[in-house]
Amino acid sequence: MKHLLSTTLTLTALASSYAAAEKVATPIPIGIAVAQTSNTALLGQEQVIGARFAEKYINARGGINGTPIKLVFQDTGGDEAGAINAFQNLITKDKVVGIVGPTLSQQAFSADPIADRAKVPVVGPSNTAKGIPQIGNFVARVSAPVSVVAPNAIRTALRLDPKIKKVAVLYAQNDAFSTSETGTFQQTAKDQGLTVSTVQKFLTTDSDFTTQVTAVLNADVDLVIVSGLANDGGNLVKQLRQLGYKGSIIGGNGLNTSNMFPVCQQYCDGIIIAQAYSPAQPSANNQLFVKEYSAQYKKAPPQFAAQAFTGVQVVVDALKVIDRKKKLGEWELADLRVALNTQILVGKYSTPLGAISFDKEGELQQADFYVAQIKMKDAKTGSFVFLK
Ligand code: 1QQ
Repeated sequence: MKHLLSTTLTLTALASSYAAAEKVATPIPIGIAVAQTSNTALLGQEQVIGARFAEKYINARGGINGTPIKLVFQDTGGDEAGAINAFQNLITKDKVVGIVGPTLSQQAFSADPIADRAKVPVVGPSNTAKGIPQIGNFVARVSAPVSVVAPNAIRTALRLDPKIKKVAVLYAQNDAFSTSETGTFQQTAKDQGLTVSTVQKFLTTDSDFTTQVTAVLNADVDLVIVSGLANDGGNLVKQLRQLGYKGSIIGGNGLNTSNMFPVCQQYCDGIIIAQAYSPAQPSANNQLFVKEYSAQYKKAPPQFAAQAFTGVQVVVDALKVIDRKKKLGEWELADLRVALNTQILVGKYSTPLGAISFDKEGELQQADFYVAQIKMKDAKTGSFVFLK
């Protein structure tokens, strides 16, 4: 019995020392957990493109001081369970050094705590709700919060039409980003002296918005502000126009993709959307990014692609600093993850978003923001035109 017990103890000790001695793999694995399926893939698809482009771009320039990176993709789908599953796979099976993801704030509030408890750094590429960096020490984001981005859309709408007085606000009540963004929109509207005549709720799973549109038309407003995701938001805008709404429309970040064009078609025309990225951002790093991206995809990079690229770049730039002090191959994975998180938070980065850094909670510090307006050529093709 005594013998058996000591054997068990030895084996346990061996197992834990084995786990502790786990080294980081080469190429260096970085996790990408975004939506590749479900309606959320309308947003996630551009993130996949941006991340893949970053992998190629970075490895063509020597990776991490000569060591290549390898992105490991895990599809989150559009819900919390999918994001949790993707994070768990990346952490325990794929043994990534850090994670760029998930797509939605709604998913981040469920999945990020898992990475935080496992001491795996997370860089949110598109999580803009209030409270994301505060999820934990291991959570940062390269997506500026709604409080910083969204007010720009209202200011621009008022510049385009100074006669706007009455506003209708609509939001998806089952989505954390949408509820956060509508709070900012409603406050900004009031601060700008506008009257919020009606506030309407919907679900991201809705497809019939007759009730909400009827309320908007009855309120006789000059501006409609929509906080939802791409499919629901696109259908809502389409039905607003089909039922006769003629005024201005602001869409939030969930409508910020040309993948919405097949949903609202020619009715997408004129939607005003604030941007955390512009291809015209003048830094040398952005201009090179835009040149190579445009050469490959025959169009300028959209915001979600640029932010996903930036997320990967931040992880890589931080790893370069660490590697110069002690080669990545000599690190134990668990220690490297902790060191990576520390370095991410103290680093300064020259990215497509311009010069960025983080505060000690992981909140993004970014200088430049923009507003664009959708211009449709016909029911299928359109573009985001940046406004001055
Ligand atoms: C969030 C968002 C989404 C609309 C980005 C895809 O901003 O969930 O925070």
